[in-house]
Amino acid sequence: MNDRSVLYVNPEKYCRTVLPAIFVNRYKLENIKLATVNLEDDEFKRLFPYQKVPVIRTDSGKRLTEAMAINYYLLKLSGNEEECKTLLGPQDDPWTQAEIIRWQSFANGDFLNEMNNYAKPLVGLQAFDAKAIVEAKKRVDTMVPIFEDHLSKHRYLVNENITLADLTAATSFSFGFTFVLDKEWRQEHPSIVNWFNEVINGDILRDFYQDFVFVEKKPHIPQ
Ligand SMILES: N[C@@H](CCC(=O)N[C@@H](CS)C(=O)NCC(=O)O)C(=O)O
Repeated sequence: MNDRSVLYVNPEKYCRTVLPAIFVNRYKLENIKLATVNLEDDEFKRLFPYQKVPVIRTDSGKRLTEAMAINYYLLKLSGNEEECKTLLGPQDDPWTQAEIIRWQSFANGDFLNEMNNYAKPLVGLQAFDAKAIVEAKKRVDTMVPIFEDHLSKHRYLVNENITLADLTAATSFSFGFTFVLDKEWRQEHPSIVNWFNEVINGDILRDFYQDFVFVEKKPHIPQ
């Protein structure tokens, strides 16, 4: 697909759009124009009725949704074989490739969806429902130990390098660290915190997260 395309993002607001925006700039993908999304724009709603980002629309009318698919596509489009091998795993190592997909899916899907359901209503980004917040927090709390246990034994999620799994998971955690994963939480989860700091200070994410601010105290859940 050598079509010119538009990639709708807003990295400051939507953490799933951080990586796609970085990849377009990092690999100088000149056929892909970045556009700051307005989810309420009529034309956007007509093209993407689900009203989520990131999404790509090509000049010939094709559409691509889902962050994992878009990140994969942009990396392949880069033609940078070394970086594809590091971030997506070697072609001749399907186990590593599968592990990278596994952690991306878990972090970008199950984990981030519940983190959103927990944190967004607390900071006024979603309708408030105390019971739903408590339930979402419980589900987040069952997933966090999977990361903490793994990262207490491994430097990164899959192998000895930062892969797309780490990049995706770190951008997912950045949302939590901004709003609810406060100082007390961070003291209880040193492995996640060390890993997160290492990944956001790595080559790919450093510029975007250079002024990252962790939440000091999470909001109280009013009953
Ligand atoms: N399954 C989709 C989810 C996309 C998604 O939920 N994106 C969020 C931003 S991180 C969004 O567009 N939120 C807009 C809203 O909920 O109003 C994916 O992985 O790309």
